[in-house]
Amino acid sequence: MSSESKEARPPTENESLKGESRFLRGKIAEDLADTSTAGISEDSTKLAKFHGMYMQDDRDLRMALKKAGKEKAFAFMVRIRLPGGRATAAQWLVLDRLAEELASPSLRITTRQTIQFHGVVKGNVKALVKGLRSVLLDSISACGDVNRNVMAPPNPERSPLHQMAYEAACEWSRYALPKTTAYYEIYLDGELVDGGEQTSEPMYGPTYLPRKFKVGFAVPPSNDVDIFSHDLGFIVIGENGKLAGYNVTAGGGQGMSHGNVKTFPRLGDLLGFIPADKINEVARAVLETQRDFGDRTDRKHARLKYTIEDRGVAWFKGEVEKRSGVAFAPARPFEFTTISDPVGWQECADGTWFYGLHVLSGRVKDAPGYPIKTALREIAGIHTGDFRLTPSQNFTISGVSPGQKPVIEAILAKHGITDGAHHTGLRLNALSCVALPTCGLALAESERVLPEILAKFETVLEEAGLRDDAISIRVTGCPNGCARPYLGEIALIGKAPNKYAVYLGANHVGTRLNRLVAPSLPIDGAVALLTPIIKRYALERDPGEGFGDFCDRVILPRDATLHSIGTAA
Ligand code: SRM
Ligand code: SF4
Repeated sequence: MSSESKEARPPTENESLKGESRFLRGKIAEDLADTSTAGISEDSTKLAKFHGMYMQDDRDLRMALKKAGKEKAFAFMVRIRLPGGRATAAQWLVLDRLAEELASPSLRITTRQTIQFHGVVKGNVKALVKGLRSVLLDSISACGDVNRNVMAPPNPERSPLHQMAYEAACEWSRYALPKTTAYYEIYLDGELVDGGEQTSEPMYGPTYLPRKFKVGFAVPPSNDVDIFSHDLGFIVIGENGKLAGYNVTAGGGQGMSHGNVKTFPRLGDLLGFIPADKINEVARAVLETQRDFGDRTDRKHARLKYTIEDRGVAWFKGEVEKRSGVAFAPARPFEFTTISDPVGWQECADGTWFYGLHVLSGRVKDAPGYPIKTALREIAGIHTGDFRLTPSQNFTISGVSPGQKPVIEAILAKHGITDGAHHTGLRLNALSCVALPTCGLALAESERVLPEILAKFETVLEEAGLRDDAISIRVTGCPNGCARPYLGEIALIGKAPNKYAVYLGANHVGTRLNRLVAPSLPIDGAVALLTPIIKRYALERDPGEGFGDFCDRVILPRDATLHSIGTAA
């Protein structure tokens, strides 16, 4: 799209709403106080996102309520800000209690290393925020057109470099917080507000960003944060165990719309290397370039990836250098070898241990015979280290002393909780987004159907002798890409009830996007399509070749009409 055509169109309604909102206040406070409805207005819904809240309704109940002439079953999703996915045991206990008392009882680990509460009714929103505040947590900027939860590798003790990446992530997260005090006024009855309403937003400006802005830090050889999916990424470059600086990536993103070729997933470009002390300058320059040049006339074209795609990487790099005063040096060599989370006990460089716990779809709940939430609550009661949430929706009990290790082991054993190491490689590398019943954008089931999808594929994999092969599968209820599906070796992307677009051919380390092979198949159709491919992979793969690489090499030749593979099945 040319900049001329963009300038010819007016800014979207969201832009005037932001600009007139008095720095994200709008009428949220009045709407929350209105007891005549369980919901809030459309404008307040849009603004509340900046405070980490989404008004949703239970889609399972929609039809029945409509028939009965009743209001939708409104409730809020509240997403907390947790850079690097790290929470103390005391914080976990409060999250657990708030879910029990003020929301749906389960806690949902997200693909950006934080926690979402669902089912928070309007009257409980402020109490929930106050509860978070009591342990120094908040939901500021967890959603909205701002810098989102910053990701960092979840296992800092593995090396000093991990700790540095975590600290840099926290520092940028703090630096990029909006200056408005709206959150404190609306949800905390003015707490901490000194001198009245904040009337400027030096970095963001009054209309904030054109769209969400996501930042992550990766420590090779693990690409657990999927660094090329972020608007802005920092890859730690260590030399002789010391931090030399960062390679910077920009312009990654996953979301697209089915059938709209102007929207697409994109890998971030590698801009070059910067010294370690220049992160905030460079990140601010990237953010402000996007603030000034991002497309505010079309929200489907407003992410940084489109700004870079339209204007070119060279232009973008020059703009960032000019604004930051930092010149990019050539990118330094690095290699990613995995995206997977470790499971079970792992010894750290500092003599402590961490325990990687597989959590299917990140759903922390007490299931019959598997009371994971109760077990974690008990562990939090005695744990002196902390907890880490991973970008693959898993849970890590970190900083465990050798003395406490058997105590934690005993609690896990008492509740029958296992690390998941016995699971298939596919299950251990499966991600799914929330989708139904809470997500208003879901076109198909995702989290709720993942167990069925896994069970079907596992049968095929077992028969092919591939039980333990680490193959990544990512399922979403729509093409927005919340489980980063376009980086899955296998991806099922919801199109309609029990209809999924099937993608294959990403590699296992998150550096190559997959490709569409079948535009719309039911789950059984996807399994039927993949069964012969999986069997061929077992027989014909090169030594050490991953499933995605095999599909890319053998099944998806560059010049093939990709859809024909799906149509033929
Ligand atoms: Fe997402 C919108 C859930 C990570 C791309 N995402 C939504 C909403 C809020 C639906 C809505 O707008 O009404 C979903 C709420 C569902 C619910 O009921 O809870 C939702 N997204 C999630 C989470 C919870 C998925 C999960 O199962 O873990 C993840 C929360 C992350 C966090 O803690 O901040 C989540 N979303 C992602 C990711 C992955 C990532 O960031 O690493 C992506 C793809 C990366 C990217 O942004 O390009 C992603 N979500 C989207 C999009 C498409 C954005 C785009 O510009 O293309 C939407 C729709 C939108 O913004 O209009 C969306
Ligand atoms: Fe909802 Fe789509 Fe995101 Fe899944 S991918 S949570 S269905 S917006």
